[in-house]
Amino acid sequence: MTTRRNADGRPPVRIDALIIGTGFSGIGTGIAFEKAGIDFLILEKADDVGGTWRDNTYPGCQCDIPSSVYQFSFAQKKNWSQMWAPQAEILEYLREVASNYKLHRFIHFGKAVCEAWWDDEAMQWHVMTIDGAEYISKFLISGTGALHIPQIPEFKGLDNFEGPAFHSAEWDHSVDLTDKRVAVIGTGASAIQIVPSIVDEVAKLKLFQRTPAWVMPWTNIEFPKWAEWSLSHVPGLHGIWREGLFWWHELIGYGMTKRPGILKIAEMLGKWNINRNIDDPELRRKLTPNYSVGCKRILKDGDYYKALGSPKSDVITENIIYVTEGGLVTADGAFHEVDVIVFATGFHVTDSYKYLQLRGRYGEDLVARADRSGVIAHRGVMFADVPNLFLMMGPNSGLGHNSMVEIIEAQIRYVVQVINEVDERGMRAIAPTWDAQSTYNDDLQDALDRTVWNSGCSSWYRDKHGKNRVLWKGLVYQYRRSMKKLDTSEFQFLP
Ligand code: N01
Repeated sequence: MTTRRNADGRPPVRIDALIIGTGFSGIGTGIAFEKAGIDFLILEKADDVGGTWRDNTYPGCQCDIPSSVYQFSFAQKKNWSQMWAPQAEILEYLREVASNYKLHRFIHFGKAVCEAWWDDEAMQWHVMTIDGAEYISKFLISGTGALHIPQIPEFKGLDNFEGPAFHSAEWDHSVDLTDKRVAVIGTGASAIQIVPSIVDEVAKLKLFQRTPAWVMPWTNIEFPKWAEWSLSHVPGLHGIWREGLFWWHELIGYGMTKRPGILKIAEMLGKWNINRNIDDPELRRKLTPNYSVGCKRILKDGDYYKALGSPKSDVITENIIYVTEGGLVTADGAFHEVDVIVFATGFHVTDSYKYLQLRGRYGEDLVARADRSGVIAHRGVMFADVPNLFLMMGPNSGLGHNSMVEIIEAQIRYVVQVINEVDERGMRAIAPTWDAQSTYNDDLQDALDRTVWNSGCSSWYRDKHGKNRVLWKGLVYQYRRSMKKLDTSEFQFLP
């Protein structure tokens, strides 16, 4: 393959570092690169910044981690309207950060990346977008995360369905749900926010549940004026509040990774939450999980059970077998007539990297590498023998208990160190060694075996080989510490 001209005849754009995406990762990395004097551009597929917080606009969408910790440490908003902010406010925050740091001059909007290949001779990445543009960069940073490709089950007959059918991350706001019979498929973090938000307007809500979730009692908190004022004005108070929230979530992580006994309290709370909201013993039974709490993401109850207890709602636990023009047929032969289908069925996670064709050294097909042996990274961001490529929020750097923004910031600091090291040594490229990557991952998988996430439930944390390739093995402060200083012995440098 060779360099080509852009579709409009212009030569390729050349830059030192190319970032993909403008979610928390892309924006944070861009700001850090500017501070570090690294020459960069950002490619964004849409016409606005915001990543997942721009794309997910389903009713009830909000963050289930308190906003004071779910934000950049260097751009702290102290006056969130609620303790757990709604999607629109988080999106506004990201837009503001991008604008305050004047990031737009570095962003090329409407550029969806589809292919990237490493040029062994010139030691640089060639990156193509679907509109035919080419960018050439020394370093390539994917900031797309793992929750960006909607997963829609391939039900037989789905194309025959005559009503609207859409995924939670691609909510069709032109569809009026008033007095409609609506099927919601899935019971993950998205579904439990959607269900209570639409139950009042629909005529009938049919929730198709494959596995019940552990759902904790929860109420969002609107800060009273005095609290909002104090957090914004009393010196140091917001910092203490943030630290407190951070360590509270770390405690939950401690239970998940080291002391499953702590999670018994959550199990009791979850059962109590079902019992206090649901009167029907059969429905209680359906909604009670039979796996350890924490094995799948623990969810927060914003009136989810209350909505399911409504006479308008049905919880269907039989598997969906096929779809007809007017509804869904389940394994027991029942036909469920509906007007709209909402897929709250999650994302392609352990294969999320497939959004682009990726070829590394000597033309190695990196998607095939990941397909063969699972997506395995060094320290969650880099890949053995793949020069100058960084995947933010990459394999085994996800969290089930605390703010991902903390992880992203640790990764950004790491990436800046790596790039500076290459430049200071007068080298052209860097890649982790196979030895370093294997040692790191052996230890990681060993630790994961002892966590609640590997306690037997089926979840999207595990890939088709049964390995957890999503979550970090421990607490956030441990990841932060492990990423603080670059260990150059783990890398090979290419002149
Ligand atoms: O997706 P999920 P999500 N037939 O994968 C079911 C983040 N998030 O969009 O459990 C029937 O968790 C599937 O069933 P099962 C957060 O990280 C964050 O809800 O596999 N059902 C499951 O119930 C979260 O974890 C916020 O048996 C099918 C559901 O669909 C992640 O996004 C808010 C099915 C999918 O649940 C994903 O959450 C929202 C089928 N064929 C999301 N296939 C925050 O607040 C799948 N399912 C930050």
